[in-house]
Amino acid sequence: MLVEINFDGLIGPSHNYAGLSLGNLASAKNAGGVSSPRAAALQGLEKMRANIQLGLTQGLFLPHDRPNLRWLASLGTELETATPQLRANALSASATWAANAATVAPAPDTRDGRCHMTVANLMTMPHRSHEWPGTLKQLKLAFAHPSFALHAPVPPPFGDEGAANHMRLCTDHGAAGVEVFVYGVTGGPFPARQHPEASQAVARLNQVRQALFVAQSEAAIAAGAFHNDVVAVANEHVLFCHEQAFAEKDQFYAALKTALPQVEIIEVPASRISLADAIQSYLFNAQLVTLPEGGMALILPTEAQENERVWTWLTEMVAGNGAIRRLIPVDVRQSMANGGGPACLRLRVVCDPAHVDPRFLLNEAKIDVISRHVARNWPAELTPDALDNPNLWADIAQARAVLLTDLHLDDLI
Ligand code: SUG
Repeated sequence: MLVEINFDGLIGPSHNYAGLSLGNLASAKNAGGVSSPRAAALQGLEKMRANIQLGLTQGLFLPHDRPNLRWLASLGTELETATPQLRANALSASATWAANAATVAPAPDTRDGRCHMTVANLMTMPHRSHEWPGTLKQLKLAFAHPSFALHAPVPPPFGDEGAANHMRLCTDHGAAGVEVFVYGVTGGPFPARQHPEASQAVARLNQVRQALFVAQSEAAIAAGAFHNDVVAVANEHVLFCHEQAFAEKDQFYAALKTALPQVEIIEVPASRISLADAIQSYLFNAQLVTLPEGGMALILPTEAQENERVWTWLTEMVAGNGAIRRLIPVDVRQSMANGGGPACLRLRVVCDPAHVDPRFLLNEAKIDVISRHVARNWPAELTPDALDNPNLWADIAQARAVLLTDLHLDDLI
């Protein structure tokens, strides 16, 4: 039986605000601020718990090995002597944003009937460019069953940012779908992180039968939509997006309607919610999920509820009795301050849960165990200066290693 599983990245003990992501407005705004890795991870875990309580299947990815000494060594340096910039890159907890881990093509969409995953190279941002070996290692464990096919990243210079620029539309998770690959060409002052050549390569590697390739609008990237999932989200037959998300939206909508006549496009007009409000509130960086009792819910950041224009539009939409029936705000403020909303924190995989290594699946009891560990061992506060402290390097590596042992995942140490 195929179900959608959301695999959330547990926020790592080095979660900090070093301001490393050009084009990500929250990252720039909060640069230099004091983070709380402990609160961040606990917020993420409570989101996972809330999703389990909704009746959804929940998975987990573990924090990567940080500081990444191997990466520094490959650059001919080490922690003690690295420049502060390289050190911050080596310490980033950015692998937590699992929507950027890989692009997933579920079995019903692929030519060989396997569920394919291509790991993202994340090459545009230095702090994210060294995530992929850790991601691949983890995916190889979690998805070792022969019903999965894993692919190493597309090689540089073609930037690939994973599922954050990919949407799947279908009548039902278990039915064949059309996969939409969204890429950027120019972003005004900001980099376009998803290159069209990479999107096409991923579609080929993943053996996707029905693919559409769509450009992001320059205006969206320039306004801070460094990934498409900041301005659009899809689930089953519903596409929920901002009017200015795509470069040639009429052509895209027409192609989508041809590929999937049942598609329902819920477009938010710029006259009601500007791109600036969309990016500040992250209403599109929501998890759009199908509830077990039927109907869909949007799991949104509390920032969306606090923006009056956004919340008014959303409550009107829900009152209209369309496909989206419920709005569920969640507090992921620590991650939001780095530009990571509820949707960034998870990778969706449609598969048979029996084929997934159970160490990567969650229930509430396991969340309790992990939360206790985080409360004891994750730093309560981190300033960017603290990243220079050798005691911190040892503490965060130890905190992660102990958790992995507790979860019988020593293979990842
Ligand atoms: O890649 N932030 C991440 C946020 C990723 C959000 N993911 C999705 N939209 N799916 C990024 O920009 C900030 C790190 C810092 O500033 O230290 C950061 O990497």
